[in-house]
Amino acid sequence: MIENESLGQRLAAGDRGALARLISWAENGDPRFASALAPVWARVGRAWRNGVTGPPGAGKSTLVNALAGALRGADKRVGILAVDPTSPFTGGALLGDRIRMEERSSDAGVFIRSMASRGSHGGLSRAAVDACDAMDIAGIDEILLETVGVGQAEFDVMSAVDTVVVVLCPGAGDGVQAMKAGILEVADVLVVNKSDVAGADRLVLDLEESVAARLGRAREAKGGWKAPVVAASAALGRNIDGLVGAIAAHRAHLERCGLARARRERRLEQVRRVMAQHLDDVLWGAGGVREAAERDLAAGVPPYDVASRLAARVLRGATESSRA
Ligand SMILES: Nc1nc2c(ncn2[C@@H]2O[C@H](COP(=O)(O)OP(=O)(O)OP(=O)(O)O)[C@@H](O)[C@H]2O)c(=O)[nH]1
Ligand SMILES: [Mg+2]
Repeated sequence: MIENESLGQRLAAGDRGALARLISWAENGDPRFASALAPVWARVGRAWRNGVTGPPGAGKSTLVNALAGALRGADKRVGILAVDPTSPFTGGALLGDRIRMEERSSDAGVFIRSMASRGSHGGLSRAAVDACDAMDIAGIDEILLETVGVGQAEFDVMSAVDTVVVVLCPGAGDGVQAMKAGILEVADVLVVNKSDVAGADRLVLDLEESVAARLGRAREAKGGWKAPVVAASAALGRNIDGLVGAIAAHRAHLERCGLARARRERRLEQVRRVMAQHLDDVLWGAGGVREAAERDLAAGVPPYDVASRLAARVLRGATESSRA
């Protein structure tokens, strides 16, 4: 415990080793994570959390790399977290990318880490939120969280950041059409990457039309914010400033209205998730629950009845023992 406290202090002082260890604990769902952060929790909330998501190969890592460069130029401390990367974080095949990334990783103002999600329910977003909290407390100004794909788990992660950047690129075709509704739902900023490739202009127009078409609903959900569509080329470093500007505009919008509330809601959601996990442990950790359930099921009791009976029994026991 004492050791954990000093780890928290080291984290708050910006110690990269402490940060790396804490992110490993977050990744593994290690209970020491919570006790290490508790003494320095008051420091959380200063980092801006950017999520970068989109289909495989859209250029997310290349873009994150370019964004990190621009943010470093503005003297921001940057934390990059790639969740479940499908390809090495170097941005794939381009040697130039790899060299740039390595330059960046020797820069003390950039912390880079990839993280594998646990298979368990809610594991991906829990671990990602914890890692962001650790980076935040370590004094990182801008977090860039990359997730690949556009499924439910990625959307859950994206619901835990301040600004969601969705990266698309020309040529993804039908795939993009199929998931467009979901994309427009979560995106605060849309990037059409690979603007050097044919079809980019058309994709920009298409997305702009779609944003406009469903503006009523989306606007209400996002407090009047209209997601801009930014054409950029991460590989060529084109219009990265435009993207930085779009993110800054979204941040200014949130800071004017809704940021505190959105963050409060997210913390509540986190508490709820952790409580549900605790309850699950209590219910299934209670002696004999599994056996009793098996017995009842074998006796032909319908599953819903088995569940409510056993839950009532375990929770009654838990309240009684907490009173004693
Ligand atoms: N032409 C062009 N190619 C690009 C651009 N940005 C990235 N790429 C290339 O697209 C490929 C995928 O880039 P990544 O950055 O790895 O894409 P990603 O979305 O992170 O990929 P995953 O993490 O595997 O989903 C690489 O070969 C990049 O060099 C761009 O602006 N223009
Ligand atoms: Mg990537």
